[in-house]
Amino acid sequence: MAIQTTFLMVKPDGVKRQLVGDIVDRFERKGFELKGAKLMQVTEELAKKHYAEHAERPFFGELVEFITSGPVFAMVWEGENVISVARLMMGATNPAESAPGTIRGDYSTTLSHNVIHGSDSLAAAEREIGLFFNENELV
Ligand code: RTP
Ligand code: MG
Repeated sequence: MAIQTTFLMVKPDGVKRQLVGDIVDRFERKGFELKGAKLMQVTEELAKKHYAEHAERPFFGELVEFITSGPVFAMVWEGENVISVARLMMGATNPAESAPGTIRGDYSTTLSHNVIHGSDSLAAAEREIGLFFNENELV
């Protein structure tokens, strides 16, 4: 049994559309445990660090602009295999390909506005939790 923690974030489109409650509900009902959460404005500096792996991609500028365009809801969740299971619950990156029943499949039509972010590996989860949360903000 692998108990992991992961970083999930409702993106500005999801917050604007008032999807935070539904998204938290999905992960709670699944059986994962919320360890920390906050509504926050991502600065350009934090956005560039968070998406550093995409720095050379043509859409990097748009990505940073979008994630800083309004408040996000940042969360840390714990549970069995939570990193990969949360990604399954989010659905494929491109909402045109994400299955109905998943978050992106149910709530989005657009690749650049796909409602939620989730860490894609153990190393990414550790790095992203460290970027967004102080130790004393987690229970
Ligand atoms: P995220 O990091 O946001 O959880 O999404 P992801 O792992 O499923 O996808 P990733 O490859 O990390 O891409 C990060 C975000 O960049 C946007 N994107 N745009 N224009 C494009 O070709 C393109 N490709 C990716 C998406 O919004 C994606 O969530
Ligand atoms: Mg990613």
